[in-house]
Amino acid sequence: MLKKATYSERAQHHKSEVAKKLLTLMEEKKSNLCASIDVRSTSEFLTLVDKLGPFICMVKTHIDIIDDFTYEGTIIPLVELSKKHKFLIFEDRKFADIGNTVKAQYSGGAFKIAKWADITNAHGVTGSGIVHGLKQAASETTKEPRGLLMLAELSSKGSLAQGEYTQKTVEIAKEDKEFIIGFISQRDFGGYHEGYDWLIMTPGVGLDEKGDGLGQQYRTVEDVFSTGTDLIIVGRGLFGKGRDPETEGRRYQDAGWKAYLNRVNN
Ligand code: S5P
Repeated sequence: MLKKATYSERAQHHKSEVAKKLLTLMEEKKSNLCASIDVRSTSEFLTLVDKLGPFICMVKTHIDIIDDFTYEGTIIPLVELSKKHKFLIFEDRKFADIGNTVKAQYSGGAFKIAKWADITNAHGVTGSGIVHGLKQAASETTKEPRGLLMLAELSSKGSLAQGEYTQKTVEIAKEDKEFIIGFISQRDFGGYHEGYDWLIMTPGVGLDEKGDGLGQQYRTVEDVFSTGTDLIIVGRGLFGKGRDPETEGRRYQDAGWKAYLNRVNN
């Protein structure tokens, strides 16, 4: 089992305001659970967020799959719920273009992600210009702190993000200690001795299923913590067919917290 400091110790030393806020919230709510709410209607989305709010430290969105999206109708209530329940918002946009293009995609269009999402993510495939473009967009759009996760590995079967590609993505992350707060990955990449404290956020987590028939692969909460995860991202495990979101929210919150305590205490 990989040993790491507690969330509150890490909050004190972190160079990113967003990471500090998240780590503090995680300790306060005793939750390392991020709910991935991939549904198609605003009302279903907001109902689920409200139900899961007490159990989570973060909501992950795919805002472009909401059929009836409007900024007023979808984003404003989401931000209100984030204050009511205290959680951060992560738009899983997976940016993957040149710096100049992602800059416009992050701040503009119908979604205006930089305005409301505390965190977003990017692939390393186009090189480090993507980080500069996103950072510029954030600073030109808002005074609120923003954080970026690099997609170093994916949970899906046959993913090409592995080996040298993953390593090169980690190298990109080394260029900015303040804006890049960590990775979407299946394991930890160290870096503590060089002064990095990356947050490892792991999707593809499920306690009941092994996969979804479309390439998704699920690992258990204990398994992902054993390879260095800090925060678990769970979607259909919380609200899929026949599941009660409140029961599952509590179940995954407890499992995540138990695995975390097990790591810091042993
Ligand atoms: O490697 C990845 C990265 C991400 S961000 N694998 C993933 O599954 N995701 C996202 O996590 C995916 O886009 C989806 O929103 C969520 C997993 O959902 P679930 O229903 O399979 O838990």
